Amino acid sequence: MADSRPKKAKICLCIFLCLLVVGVIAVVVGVRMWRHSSEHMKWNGTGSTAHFQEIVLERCYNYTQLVQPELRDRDCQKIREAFRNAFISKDPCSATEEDYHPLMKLVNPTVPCDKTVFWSKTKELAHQYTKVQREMFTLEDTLLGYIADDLNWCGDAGSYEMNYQSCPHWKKDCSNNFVSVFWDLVSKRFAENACGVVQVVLNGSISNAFDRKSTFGRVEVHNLNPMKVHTLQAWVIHDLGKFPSDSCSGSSINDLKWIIMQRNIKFTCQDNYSSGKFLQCVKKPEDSSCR
Ligand code: DN4
Repeated sequence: MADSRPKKAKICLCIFLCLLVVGVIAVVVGVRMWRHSSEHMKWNGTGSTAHFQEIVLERCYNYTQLVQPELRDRDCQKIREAFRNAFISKDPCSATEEDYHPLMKLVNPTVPCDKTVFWSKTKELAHQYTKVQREMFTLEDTLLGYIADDLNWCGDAGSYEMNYQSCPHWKKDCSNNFVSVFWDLVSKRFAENACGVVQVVLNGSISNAFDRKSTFGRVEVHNLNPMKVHTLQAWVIHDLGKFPSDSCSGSSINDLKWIIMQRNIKFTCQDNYSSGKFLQCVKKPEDSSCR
């Protein structure tokens, strides 16, 4: 009978060599990925918010358990995962709406009729208003807007990590960055879902209270559905102690009126709407116009 030992030794040697080759490849790939992930691209915008993932998860639980408990069955872990997967390991200047579709499937910003509030250059006042008028909603009072409000995020192609050093600036680097595409998409959905009478708070202390290039002028106005929205009410609010630069009779509001009426939606406008004025006066009661 022939001795099988040399054959066995050959097989063992082959297996050993294969394992060695696989091991070497794994180490080389690992080192390359590690190097790549620690050498992030440098952009002109601020980097991702520290603890982004934890904040997303915490805000999601806070919103679904305490702010709107009717959404308590939403899966916050899945939402966090879908948010991260939208941009991680991708070129931060190549965002598309499709990247966010899995996230949007989990959460769609819907608000009861007559309760939608848009804003442009009046974020603080609009948020103060909906904080007092609890049944009214800005986009940031809906789950996705609430989660993402004031956060920044981006990754890098070929890295599993977020870039905390810098992210693309929407004006200086690229407009198709993941933050801009996110806000454009959720703003679009927010406007598409609006119904009944909708409100917009505009800033009368700047020269163009309505700006066609703003998210409100570029995205939201054009995505209101005339079959569902019958009136847009604009409030033009002037900052206390600042000279009014625009008003309901100004050319920028006329521009807005024209766009809205072309879309078969009724338009009304009010200067210094009293609810807005009261909110401003709570913050600055010593102002002469509050007496
Ligand atoms: P805005 O007051 O001109 O801008 C609101 C914020 O969005 C500012 O921080 C802007 O940055 C930023 N922004 C505006 N356009 C872009 C863009 N293309 N890419 C990245 N950031 C941008 O008001 P608006 O009319 O542009 O947006 C407000 C309306 O859109 C509201 O009705 C919201 O429903 C929705 N929205 C909300 C947010 C938010 O909560 C962001 C975007 C849109 P900068 O000009 O200060 O650099 O953050």
